[in-house]
Amino acid sequence: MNDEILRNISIKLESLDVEGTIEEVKRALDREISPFEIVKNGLSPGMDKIGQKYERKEYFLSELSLAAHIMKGAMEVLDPHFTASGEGRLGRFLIGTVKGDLHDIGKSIVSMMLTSAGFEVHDLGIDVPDERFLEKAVEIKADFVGMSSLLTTTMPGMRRVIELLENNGIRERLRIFVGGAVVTQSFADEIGADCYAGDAMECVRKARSLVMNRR
Ligand code: B1M
Repeated sequence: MNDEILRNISIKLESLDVEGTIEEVKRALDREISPFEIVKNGLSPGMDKIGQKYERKEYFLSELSLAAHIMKGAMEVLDPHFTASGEGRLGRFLIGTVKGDLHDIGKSIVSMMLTSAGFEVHDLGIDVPDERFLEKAVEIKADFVGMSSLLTTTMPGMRRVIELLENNGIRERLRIFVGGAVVTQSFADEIGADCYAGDAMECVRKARSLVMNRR
C-alpha cells in the first residue's frame, strides 16, 4: 500500500498534476509515511523522470518550471513534518546555490533535512555571490559551508568560494560540503572540499559523523 502511494506521487508529479501530487503527498502523511521517504521514494523519482523527459525533448522549460512549482507546494506540505530536533546543537550550517545558478529544489531538501537532524541552518537561497558566503560564514561563525550547483557552468563558483574562504583565513575552521546533480566526488576532491554528498541523506549522515568524531 505504501509503495503504491509513493509510486502515485512519482506518477502524478511526472504528469505535472498539481493537485494530484499534493493530494498523494497528504495521503502518504496520513498513512504515516515519513517525509524522508516521501522525498526519497516519491518526489525524487518523479523529478528524475521529468529530467529524462526534458533530455528527450518531451518536456521543455515551461514544464520544468511547473514541476518546480509543484515540488515547492509539496515541500510546503512536508515542511512542518520535518520536525526540528536539538535546536541547532550539532552546529551552524550555511548553505546556498552558487552564483549564476537558480536551481533550489535539491538544496532546499538538504536544508530541511539538516534542520530536522539538529543543525542550525542558514539558507542563502539561489544565485549567491561568492562574497556572500564569506560574509555570512563570518557573521554566524559557521561550522559548515554547503554549496549546491546543478549546472556545469556554475560549478567553478564552488572553487572560487573555497579560495575566498582560504584567502580570508577562515577555511581551516570550516567543513565544506558540495553537492548537486553535476557535482562528483572527484570534482569535490579537485577543489579541496571536505565532503561530497550525492543526496540529502548522505549530506546529513556525513555532517553528523564529522560532529560526532569531533566530540
Ligand atoms: Co534545469 N537543468 N536548467 N531547470 N533542471 C538541469 C540541472 C539539467 C541537468 C537538465 C538537462 O539538460 N538534462 C541541465 C544542466 C546540464 C548541465 O549543466 N550539465 C539544466 C539546464 C541546462 C538548465 C538551463 C540552462 C536551461 C535553459 O535555460 N536553457 C536553466 C538554467 C537556469 C539557471 O540556473 N541559471 C535551467 C532552468 C531550470 C528551471 C528553472 C526551469 C528548473 C529549476 C527550478 C528550481 O529549482 N526552482 C530546472 C529543473 C527543475 C531541472 C531538473 C529537471 C531537475 C532539477 C531538480 O530539481 N532535481 C534538472 C535535470 C535533472 O537533474 N535530472 C535540470 C530534483 C532535486 C531533488 O535533485 O537538485 O540533484 P538535485 O538535489 C539532490 C542532490 O543532488 C543533492 O541532494 C538533493 C536531494 O537529494 N544535493 C546536495 C543538491 N545540492 C546539494 C548540496 C549538498 C549536498 C547534496 O551539500 C551542500
